[in-house]
Amino acid sequence: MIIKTNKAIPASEITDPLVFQQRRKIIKALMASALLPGAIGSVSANTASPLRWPALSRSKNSVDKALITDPELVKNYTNYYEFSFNKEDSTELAQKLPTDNWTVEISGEVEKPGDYQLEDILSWQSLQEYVYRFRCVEAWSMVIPWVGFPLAELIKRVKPLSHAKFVKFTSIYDPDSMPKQRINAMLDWPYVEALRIDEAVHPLTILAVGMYGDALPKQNGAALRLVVPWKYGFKSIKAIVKIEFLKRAPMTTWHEFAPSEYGFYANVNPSVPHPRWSQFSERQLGSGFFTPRRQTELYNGYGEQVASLYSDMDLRHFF
Ligand SMILES: Nc1nc2c(c(=O)[nH]1)N[C@H]1C(S)=C(S)[C@@H](COP(=O)(O)O)O[C@H]1N2
Ligand SMILES: [Mo]
Repeated sequence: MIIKTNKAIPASEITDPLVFQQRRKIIKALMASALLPGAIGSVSANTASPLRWPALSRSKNSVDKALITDPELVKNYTNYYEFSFNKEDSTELAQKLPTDNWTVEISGEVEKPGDYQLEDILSWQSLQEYVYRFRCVEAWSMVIPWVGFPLAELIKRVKPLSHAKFVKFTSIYDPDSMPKQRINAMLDWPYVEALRIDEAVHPLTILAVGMYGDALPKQNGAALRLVVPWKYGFKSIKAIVKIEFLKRAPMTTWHEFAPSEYGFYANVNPSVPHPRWSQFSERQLGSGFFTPRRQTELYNGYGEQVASLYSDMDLRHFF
């Protein structure tokens, strides 16, 4: 694989035909909802890139923009086991996933259950850019400028009942487009993940609909994915079609597959090794051959914001 670091290209200049259709649809939804009154002007004013995302403000929790990983790497090196067990093939395979008219079912211990159109969910939100570190349990990392909104905003809107203690997320089940869902080897489908409710409403936790100023590529989890930057990447579930509010912790995909290797919490922690490898350091995607590995930080560097969620817990036991 060719690794290049190209920090000179602004996200707004990158046009990927694969995301063209979806991006146009999201912009249409945003304009229809009158959320971004400047959108029409800024879209038509730039003929060179007429469909780029309207200017977004950046979340104050963002890390330095100069650290952002080359988008070509992020789009072509993905973990998406419904499509492939390697990191290159989903780029193409995932394009078969239908992501139009995306609906999210909200259910369980909640005042306002129902099937919600993604367009409607977006019309309640103002989107922002969140430049977050992203650390996979396999000890590689990236820095990604997501476009999204706090999960807390959606949760407030649908009003969980007071005894809802966990939020469960389910990915799409679509064996017609997802070849690995047709074979029952290894993982149980659909992919599921969950958070404790206080983790879910934490301001760092977002739902993403885009990255690099564009719509989310299908291989990166379109139409809607979770991003929890202080946890290992497998918690950041892609292609969410269902969000459930529960009294008890549900079983989750990787935890069920190998409970001794993948915990429910999956908080990034350099001093709790994976049984088969160290988590002490990480390979930064896009860094040069001679660049040293980055020393992994507790909670992926977000400890100041999230450590209080776990103050009474033994992190070795609840890994
Ligand atoms: N539905 C689904 N969500 C998923 C995965 C997956 O295979 N299926 N892989 C997870 C893992 S292991 C990681 S590291 C991240 C990778 O996100 P990326 O491919 O956009 O970098 O997505 C997570 N979410
Ligand atoms: Mo991962």
